Amino acid sequence: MAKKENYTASNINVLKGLEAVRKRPAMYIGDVGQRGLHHLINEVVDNSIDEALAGYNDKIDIIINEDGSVTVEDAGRGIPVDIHPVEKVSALEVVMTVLHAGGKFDKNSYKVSGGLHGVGISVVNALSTKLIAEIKRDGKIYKQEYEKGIPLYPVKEVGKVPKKETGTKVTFYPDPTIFKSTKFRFEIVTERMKELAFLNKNITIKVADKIENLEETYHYKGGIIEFVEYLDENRKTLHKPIYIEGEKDDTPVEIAFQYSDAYADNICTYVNNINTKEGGSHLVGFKTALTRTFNSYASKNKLIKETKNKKITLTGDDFREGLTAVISVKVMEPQFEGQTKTKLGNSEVKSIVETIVGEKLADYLEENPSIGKKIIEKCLRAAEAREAARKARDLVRRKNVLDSMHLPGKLSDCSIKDPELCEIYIVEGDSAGGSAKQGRDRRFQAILPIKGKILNVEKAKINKVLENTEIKTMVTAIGAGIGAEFDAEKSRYGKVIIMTDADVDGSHIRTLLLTFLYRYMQNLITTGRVYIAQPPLYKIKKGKQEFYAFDDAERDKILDKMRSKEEAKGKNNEDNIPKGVTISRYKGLGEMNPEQLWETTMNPETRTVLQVNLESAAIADKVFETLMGDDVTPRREFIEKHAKYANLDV
Ligand code: 0RA
Repeated sequence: MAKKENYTASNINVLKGLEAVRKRPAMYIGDVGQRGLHHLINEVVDNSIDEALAGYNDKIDIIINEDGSVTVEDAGRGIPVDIHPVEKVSALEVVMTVLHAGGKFDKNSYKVSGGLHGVGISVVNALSTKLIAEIKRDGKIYKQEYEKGIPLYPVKEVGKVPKKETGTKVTFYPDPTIFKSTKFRFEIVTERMKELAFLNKNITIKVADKIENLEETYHYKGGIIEFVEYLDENRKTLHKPIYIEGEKDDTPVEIAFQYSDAYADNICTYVNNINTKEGGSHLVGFKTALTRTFNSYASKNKLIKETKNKKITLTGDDFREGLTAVISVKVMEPQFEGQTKTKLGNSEVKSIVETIVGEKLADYLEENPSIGKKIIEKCLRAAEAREAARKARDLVRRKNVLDSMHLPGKLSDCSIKDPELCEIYIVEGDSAGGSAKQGRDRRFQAILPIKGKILNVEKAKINKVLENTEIKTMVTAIGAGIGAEFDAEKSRYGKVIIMTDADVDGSHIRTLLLTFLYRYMQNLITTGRVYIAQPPLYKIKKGKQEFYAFDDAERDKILDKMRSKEEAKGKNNEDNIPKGVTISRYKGLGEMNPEQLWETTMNPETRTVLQVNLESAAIADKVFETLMGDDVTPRREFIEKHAKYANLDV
């Protein structure tokens, strides 16, 4: 009887705790929307992951049941069911009903749960209309059920199992009076489960949605190596991921990284499976070791060529260009800091990671000299680009030659001064420039003719770029600076339209111009101010009617239409080309008279201009590779895929 009294007594505190959770759920799970709802699953799964970290669990099943409930089942030790010495009720009941009780049981372990948002499984219980816990432990199956967190009966034995079969099964029904919606989404659940499977290579996680009939199983033998490969899936990589593993002072460290031809870096860091988005000491340790180890490897193997007047030094930024990395450390008592509490504060972790990476990476490079060389070469290119950018900046600062005080003589400017209304056509060749100048609407259209093939800035040194007449002309006309000093908001024109011939030479010139704009006026592109004019390739004439076609396919479509019209009129047409039709192919913009050029390519009412939009700097390289190529087909495919055709002006 004493037992029962205690049970009731402890219940009063428990009730207070559960009530607090139900009163202010957002305080415990962030929000009561979709995120908060899915957080319930993560909360339970985190406990199963802890069992895996402790070495007792290799399997988690998550099922979205037909009745809308969720079941999480693992093969861990099973939540203890013996009577808790303080609370005088079963440990299971304590874990399920007392806030933050989960971690009280075993101290010396790495934990996901309780780490960050870890509020304990009792919060899931409090926010569920019903929860069923079934435990396999010591050859028996135990069960307890709850409503809004309150036990319906003390833990009871409901069956037997082989002794070595252990685990925890939790089924819960989220409370619809608390959550905006209680519908779980498969994609949201799988995102975190996939990440967890990458981070824990021995685990198998299955997610099944019995409502939508969806199922996925995640198991990655390669762990974070496969994670890195997955992140770099669409990138051109330099080598297979480099894997580093070690442990110091009870702190296991696991890192996989790989270089690709991308510009940005992508370093994902985790502490006890928690994504530390703000980084912290583990990240600092990794960066320090990476820079130091690669630098000493490079100088030891004389991979940095020294020329007479310049010595390249590689900085941390150079070693991170195109780097994709996953860093996963396990820390006994992690301290989370920062704005969103996702920054690892434990200072000792810095030197642990630094030491492990320093040693293991040096070993790796000794054993894989060809990969080492490749990486150093890549970093040298990054350093050169950085140095060139700095010089360009200095030069522009020193000589103020590129100001727009003295507009180039070749520029036929427009009369309206509001930049947003104005556009500049950069036109290839003087004769096309002449037609454009005559055909334009001079109120808002400016024309800048440039001579032939401009300098390829990819291959030219920065000082040559700034000395180049055509480039200087463009910089002055646009009037917004160059390089790091460039400010798209200062552009004298809202649209910069590149107009070149519709042939191979023309596309080459266009690419050179785009490359220049990308490297030295990048914001002009990212703010959507750069366009490509689309002059027609063919003129199809029938009597007084004129049609323009922008490519072969369009030409054939027009001819097909003409043919079927004739057939409809009863004329049997065996010819390829319908009678009385002439097709002329424009060899260049210069062949078009001003009126034609206006109508087909420049009149905002009738033209099609292509907006150049680079989604990210990372894909930009690929863009230029494609556009630089001589092959027309991938170029067209690329344009169709990436650029949006639009009558942007109408
Ligand atoms: C408390 C103590 C121990 C394990 C657990 C809780 C535990 C909780 C959950 C929640 C879902 N699955 C779980 N698996 C285990 C340690 C048990 C021991 O020492 O035997």
